[in-house]
Amino acid sequence: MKLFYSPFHTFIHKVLVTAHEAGLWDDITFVPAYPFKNRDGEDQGDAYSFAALNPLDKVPTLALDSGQVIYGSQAVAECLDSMSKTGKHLFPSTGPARWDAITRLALADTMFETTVMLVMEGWQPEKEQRIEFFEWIWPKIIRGCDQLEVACKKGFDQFDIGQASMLHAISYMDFRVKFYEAKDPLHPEFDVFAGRPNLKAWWEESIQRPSVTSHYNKDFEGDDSAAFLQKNVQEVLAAQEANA
Ligand SMILES: N[C@@H](CCC(=O)N[C@@H](CS)C(=O)NCC(=O)O)C(=O)O
Repeated sequence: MKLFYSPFHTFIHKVLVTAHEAGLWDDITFVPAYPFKNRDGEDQGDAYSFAALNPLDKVPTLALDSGQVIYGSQAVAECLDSMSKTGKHLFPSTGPARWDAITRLALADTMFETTVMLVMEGWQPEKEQRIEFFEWIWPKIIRGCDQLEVACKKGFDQFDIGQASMLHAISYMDFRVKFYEAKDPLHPEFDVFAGRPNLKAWWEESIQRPSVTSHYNKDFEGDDSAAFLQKNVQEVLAAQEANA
């Protein structure tokens, strides 16, 4: 199977964590995609587009050997988890543990996505940035972090998809500052762990997991050319045709 994703390993990817926890790492061809290169025409024009597989042209996108394509990170994660070879599952099957895990998944995913929105707003020239936009988003992120502190204080019975998403969201907050040098008018020096000791302790323990160390802060070393991406897109289309 092929995973089209952003090869920036300076933040933790929930779908990579899920793939690793499921023992599927070696079954995956990792296909770097750069969706923002498509959007702004930067160097490559549409060379990195994989809209032939996913009309939204968004990462992550998973293509099974049958040619079936799954997108939406929650769907990708659930699909990978369902194929687990380790017997471990990040999605509890049912009941309160499942609702808790997928609610934290929704919370942390939305925190991640709203952080991406802050970054994109920060790309605007400083005087065109909308302060009301930051004022709208920040309370959500702060209340979300407080909720995660409560969850970590209570503790977890096992590592679940909600925690994979928490790792993704929290690591991206750091990435936002380090990578984009975010010029945030409200919280330029935001520290997610300040006043949240349980979240910090959980983070420090969780980033030791092999599913995190497998990629976090390691350079992507494979082929990240547009030609490689397009070759893989063609292979998926051929599999779809063969199985039609
Ligand atoms: N809700 C989607 C969001 C995916 C998403 O927005 N990915 C971004 C990168 S963080 C992307 O591919 N953006 C390119 C675009 O929107 O054109 C998911 O969870 O998979």
